Amino acid sequence: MTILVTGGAGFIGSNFVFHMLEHHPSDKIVCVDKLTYAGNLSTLRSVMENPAFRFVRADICDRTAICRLFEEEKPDIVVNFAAESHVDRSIEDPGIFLTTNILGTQVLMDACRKYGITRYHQVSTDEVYGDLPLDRPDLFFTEETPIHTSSPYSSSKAGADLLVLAYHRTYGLPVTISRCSNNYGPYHFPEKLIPLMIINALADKPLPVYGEGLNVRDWLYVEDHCRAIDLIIHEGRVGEVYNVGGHNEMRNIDIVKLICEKLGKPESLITHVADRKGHDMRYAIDPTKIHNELGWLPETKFADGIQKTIDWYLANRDWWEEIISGEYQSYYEKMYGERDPLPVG
Ligand code: NAD
Ligand code: TDX
Repeated sequence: MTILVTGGAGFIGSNFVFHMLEHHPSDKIVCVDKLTYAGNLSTLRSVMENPAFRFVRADICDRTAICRLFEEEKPDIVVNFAAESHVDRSIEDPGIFLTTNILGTQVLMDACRKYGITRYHQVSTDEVYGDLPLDRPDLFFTEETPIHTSSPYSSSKAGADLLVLAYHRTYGLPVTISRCSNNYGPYHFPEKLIPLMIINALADKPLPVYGEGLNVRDWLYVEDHCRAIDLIIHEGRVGEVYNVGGHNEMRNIDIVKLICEKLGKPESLITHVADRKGHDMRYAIDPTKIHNELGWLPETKFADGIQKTIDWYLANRDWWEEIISGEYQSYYEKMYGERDPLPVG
């Protein structure tokens, strides 16, 4: 079987490539990635020489390149990770989010229709459901929760989801969608909360917590997400959406304090800064459907996963030092340089 993985030079896509090569050694994995600021070929170094793996640099919006690739590889399954993924960047500049996340999805599905596939899988997010109030811990996102987005990023992901379901209903394309909560683990791009705090703390730099830091995210170790997608593409029901999450809700401020503690750094590094516009308060996934239908459960407890993640960033300085030495510097200056510190208390 040939599996086309888009966005495989990014955080979750690369972890999925490693997962598939390890667990399905007779399959061929073809990775297509544009190598935007978030894609790193160095991430895939260990598999580049693997005969079961091929890397192709292309934009999923480039219809000609994508059709050529389908003609060459005739993939059986397509798993679409490729996306602009950072909420803060979408607030600054929404356009590329609509292009890549929606139109790129359309191009991939058109190629699937033209050349024929057994499954198109869309990697979506819990952010399509909007947020939950902090004072209702009894509420969770189920697959029936209405789409209700907050940011240009989540709107673009929701738009793509609707298009995927429309291609199923209208053209009978065999699709599945997974909506996962916040992932963490190796190769997480330094702009995101957990790696940013680890990297800043190691350099004794301020730890910029948006607002009071009371926002809650439901954290899942990336390998657990990869296992869920593996199960869905092989055993999931066509036309269905599966929520993926591990009932591991944490407040941002508690995550940052935990990182300080683990690295032996003082909490005085924590700096409360101006809040994200439209900041979602709480995400919390109800994973009952994927558990009941496919037997999926998260395997990595947060205490172990965060330790493994910190250890990985300590052991792989080369990977992130190269990233933060480049254009990331001007991104950081733009996003955080003008963000006013908030009074503590
Ligand atoms: P990421 O930003 O780390 O990686 C995205 C990858 O896509 C990069 O390698 C980038 O080069 C590539 N890419 C971007 N635009 C492209 C284009 N036009 N053509 C080809 N490749 C392109 O993102 P991530 O965190 O790994 O997220 C992967 C997917 O999972 C996204 O679809 C995201 O919405 C979804 N998701 C992420 C999380 C999370 O916590 N990170 C949670 C749920 C869902
Ligand atoms: O510097 C920061 N300070 C801060 O307080 C950053 C980068 C983030 N935060 C807060 C904002 C969020 O409440 O931390 C929380 C997590 O932020 P991100 O890491 O940017 O993730 P989030 O916005 O929750 O979105 C993530 O999960 C869902 C991924 O980036 C998305 O791609 C995914 O769909």
